[in-house]
Amino acid sequence: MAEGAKYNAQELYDRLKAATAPESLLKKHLTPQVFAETKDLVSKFKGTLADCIRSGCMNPDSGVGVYACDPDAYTTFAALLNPVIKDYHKVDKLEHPKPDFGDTNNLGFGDLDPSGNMIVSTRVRVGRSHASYGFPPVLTLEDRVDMEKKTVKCLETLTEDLAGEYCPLTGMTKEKQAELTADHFLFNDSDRFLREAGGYNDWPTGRGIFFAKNKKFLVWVNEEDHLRFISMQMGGNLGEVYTRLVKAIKQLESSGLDFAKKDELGYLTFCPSNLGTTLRASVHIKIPKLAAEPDFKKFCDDLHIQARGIHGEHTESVGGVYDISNKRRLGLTEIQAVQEMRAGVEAVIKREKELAGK
Ligand code: ADP
Ligand code: DAR
Repeated sequence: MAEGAKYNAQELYDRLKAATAPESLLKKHLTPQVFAETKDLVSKFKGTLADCIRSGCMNPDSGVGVYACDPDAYTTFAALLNPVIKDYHKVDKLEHPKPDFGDTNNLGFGDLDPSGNMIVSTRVRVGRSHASYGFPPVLTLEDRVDMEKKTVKCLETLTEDLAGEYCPLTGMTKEKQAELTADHFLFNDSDRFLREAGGYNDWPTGRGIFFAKNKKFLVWVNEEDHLRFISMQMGGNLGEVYTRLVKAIKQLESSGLDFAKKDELGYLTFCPSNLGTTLRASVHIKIPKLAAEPDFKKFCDDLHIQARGIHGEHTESVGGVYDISNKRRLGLTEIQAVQEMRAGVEAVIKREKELAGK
C-alpha cells in the first residue's frame, strides 16, 4: 500500500501546506475554504477527499497533484476539481463539444517530417473509463479482474489490421516487460505519483496490453486509466497514426462498453488533465538547439504544447530527443486537439531549423 495511505485528509492537507516545492494545481486550488467544504464528503463509490489529494500531498513536486477517486468525484469534489480543470486546460467555462474526429479521408496533414531527419516516432492515444467502476483509490482486485475480462471480450471483436492478441502482465517475464517498455510499447510500475494514488494496488493483477499484429495499435488495460487506446509507429506520419486510432475508437465504441462521461467534461479519466477528448498526440523529435534555448518552456506554453522526456512523463530527454504533444484536451474536439499538436510540432521544426542555420 502507498506510504500516504495511513494519513487522513487533515494530515495530508497539513503536509501540503508545509511543503516548499513549486505550487501544484492542487496546492493553488485547495484553499482553506475548499478544504472545509470537501473534507468530509464521500462519493457514490465511497471515495474521499484523501483519496483524491494523497498523491499531490505526498509528492509536493506534482504538477497537477489531484486525481478523481472515481467518476462521481467530478460531481462530489467539484469545488476542488473544477478550478483545477479550468486552470490546466486554460478554459474559463466548463463545456465540451460532442466528439468530432474530422474527415480522415481529407485531414489536410500527413507526414510532418518527410525527410525523416527529426521525428523518430509518432503516437496518438485516448483514454476511456468503464462507467460502473471507480478509479484506482477505490478499485478492488476483483474490480480490476472484472474490467479486464470485459475489456478483453471487446478487444476480441477488433477486425482487419486492428485484430490482435491480449497479453496479461501476470505471468509475463521481467525480460519481456523490460523489452516492451524499452520499445515504448508497455507501461511499468515506476511512477511514484501514480503509486501514491493507488495506481499500482494489487499489481500486476488485472493489467495487460493488447497488440494488433503489426504492433501499430495497442490497448493498455488498467494502467493509469481503465483503458488507453494507442496508435503509434516510427517516423512522422501523423495522418496515418491518427486515422488508425479513429478507426479503432469507432470499432471499440460500438462494441457495447459503457464509457464514463459528463456533458461539460467529455470522457472522464483518473487524472483531470486527461478528460474531455482524453487525446494526447505526440512525436519523439530531435530538437537539441531549441531545447537548449532559455525560453523553450515559454515557446511550448505559447503553442499549448508540452515537452516531456522520452520514457514517459516525469522522465528526461535522451540525446536531444523530446516528447512533444498537445497539452489541452478539454473544450475542443479531437480533430482540433490534433491540429493544435500539428501546428505546434511544425513551429518546433521551423524554429529548430532556424537555430541550426538551415
Ligand atoms: P501517456 O500519458 O500518453 O501514456 P506517457 O508520457 O506516460 O504518456 O508515455 C507513455 C509511454 O508512451 C512511454 O513509454 C513513452 O515513451 C511512450 N511514448 C509517448 N509518446 C511517444 C512517441 N511519440 N513515440 C514513441 N513512444 C512514445
Ligand atoms: N502525477 C500527476 C500527473 C499529471 C498529469 N499526468 C498524468 N495524469 N499521467 C502530477 O500532478 O504530476
